[in-house]
Amino acid sequence: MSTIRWLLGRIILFFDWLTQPKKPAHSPEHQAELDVHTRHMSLYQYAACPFCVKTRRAIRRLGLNIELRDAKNDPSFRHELVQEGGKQQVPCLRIENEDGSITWMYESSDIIDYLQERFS
Ligand SMILES: N[C@@H](CCC(=O)N[C@@H](CS)C(=O)NCC(=O)O)C(=O)O
Repeated sequence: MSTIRWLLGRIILFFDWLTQPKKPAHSPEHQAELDVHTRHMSLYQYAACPFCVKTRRAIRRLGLNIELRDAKNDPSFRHELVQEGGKQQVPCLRIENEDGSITWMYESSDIIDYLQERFS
């Protein structure tokens, strides 16, 4: 079973690589402005999770630089996700709000909708 899951993961990664969406050509000024906001965000994710792939593709399509945190292979990120976010589910977008509070946003569709509304 784990071999099949591993194989499926490689296939997903291969097709993701093969059909990678293009990054938009932002001006350096606009990119810098976006970076100011996305510096306060990080995406907890697994490399080969289809929901994470979908979310990473949306991030790329929007031309955003969001730190990726591997919650499968890095125990400290996994721990943070469960302890602070509340559950071990990826993808999860961690957002540091202006008032210092933290939002842990689960569900790939909610994350993508939020990023599109905020940045497209
Ligand atoms: N409805 C969720 C599904 C996310 C999901 O099922 N993620 C899986 C990985 S593909 C997960 O986090 N499973 C828990 C685990 O592997 O520990 C979404 O769209 O984000």
